[in-house]
Amino acid sequence: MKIDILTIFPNMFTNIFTESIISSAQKKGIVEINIHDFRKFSNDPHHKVDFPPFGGGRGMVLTPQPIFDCVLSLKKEDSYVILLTPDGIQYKQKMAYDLSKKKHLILICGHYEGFDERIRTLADLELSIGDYVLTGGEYAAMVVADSIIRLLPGVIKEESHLNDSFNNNLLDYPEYTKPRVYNNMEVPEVLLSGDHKKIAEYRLNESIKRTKERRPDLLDR
Ligand code: 6GU
Repeated sequence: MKIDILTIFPNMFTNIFTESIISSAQKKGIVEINIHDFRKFSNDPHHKVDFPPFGGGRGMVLTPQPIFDCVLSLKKEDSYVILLTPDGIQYKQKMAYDLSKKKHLILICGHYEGFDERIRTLADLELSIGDYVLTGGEYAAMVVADSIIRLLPGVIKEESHLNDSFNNNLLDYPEYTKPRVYNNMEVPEVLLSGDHKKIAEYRLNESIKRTKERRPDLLDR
């Protein structure tokens, strides 16, 4: 997979994809991530990317030209363009699975108070990562990219994400490791029994119990 990220703050991404799992996914050639400073595409003599809104009001609005030219320089037949914006549809694990099947993603980070409405026409999908406001789409792009890359074959063991929270609309079951007793807290007996059927039953029950307690909305779906 190839992921192109459009931003006016490329430095925000300097270290984010160079650690741990995402770094090794790139080294293995499973994903190629490119950060593009769309300011470089600005035709303005001062490389401006934003102007005050028509009709007045506070703040600055991203202008279409640099983003259009940057996207069009990258876009191919199999590209899928995503705009990160708080008024997009809310991102969910199911979408991470669907997007992990794409060959080429182009992520556009919105910024400042807003962007020119015509920029939306570039997007195949507009995504928000939740009901809170971030200073920019960069954080959302990082979240979306990370959640997709970890699902690509060969990045982590497949068993590891079959049991992820939110699969089958269930939260993850509780896990324990050594030692068997820590500060008087004991590991549940069944996990030490070696009975795989019982362990699977216990885990499913715990998943359901935890989901009922913490996220009953997931069970309603
Ligand atoms: Cl995609 N952008 C911004 N600025 N804020 C957000 C968001 C995106 N998703 C949730 N909050």
